[in-house]
Amino acid sequence: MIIIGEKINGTRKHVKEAIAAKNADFIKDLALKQVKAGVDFLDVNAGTSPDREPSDMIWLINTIQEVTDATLCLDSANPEALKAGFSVVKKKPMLNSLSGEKIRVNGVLPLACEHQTELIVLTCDDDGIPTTVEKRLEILDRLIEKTRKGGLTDNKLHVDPLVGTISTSTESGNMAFDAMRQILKKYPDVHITGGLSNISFGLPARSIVNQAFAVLAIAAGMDSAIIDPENQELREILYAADVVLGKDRFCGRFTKAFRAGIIGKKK
Ligand code: THG
Repeated sequence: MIIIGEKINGTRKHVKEAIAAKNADFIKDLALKQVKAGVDFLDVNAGTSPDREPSDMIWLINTIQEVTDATLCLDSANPEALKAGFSVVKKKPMLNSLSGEKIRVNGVLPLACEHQTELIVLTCDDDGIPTTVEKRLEILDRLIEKTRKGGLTDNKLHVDPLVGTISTSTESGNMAFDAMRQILKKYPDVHITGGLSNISFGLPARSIVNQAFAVLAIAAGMDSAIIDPENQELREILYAADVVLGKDRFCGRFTKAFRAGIIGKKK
């Protein structure tokens, strides 16, 4: 399981305030806590204010890089913010994300191809998020034609099927699992990723629903997730699901995580 830590996100209230106040210690602490919990990437999202986003992105990255050399996942709908981020990263980042939206096809795709980055690909376009798996696959077909043309191999792509909300649409879970299976059938080399918490919006005890979703999504082929890595129960269930589905050869990652104190520790 590839874990992308989600906590440095300017749409979260405390992070937004820290960015506005240039509270570097708060951001450094968020970065270090997630690294300690075990992440493959740290997601960095500077928020949604279009004029400030590129400079906020630069400040966030510089701040994070003062305390960790973890690989970053630059998260923005704005190609200018991703470009700004690129100018200061020390290590080649993942980009989050490309979609079928014109602005991203024109702004994000060339950046990913030029630098040969790993790239999250959303299955939506200027018409929004399609309601059927078939239409999501059509968008993906068009995008993968372009990434291949740009020299990005399929194994650099992390396809996000865009999980819906189960409380407002009963088929959201089944549709996500179906999308994952169909995507992998057609493109066996891509990764499948996504935010895990969308599924449970509007429900009580959300973390239980997130965990059930995570296990079933792993069974459907999800191998990468944008999560709160400090959520120990979720982390544990991700490692355990990989083990029982035979996705962790000789249980190597599971036992290593246990020895490192990342899972199985009494709370
Ligand atoms: N797909 C892709 N990128 C994404 C998302 C996605 N980036 C943003 C988002 N979704 C994933 N990141 C977050 C970050 C924070 C929260 C949810 C998703 C969040 N935070 C709460 C808070 O701020 O208090 C609760 C945190 C908690 O419970 O611990 O909900 O889907 N490609």
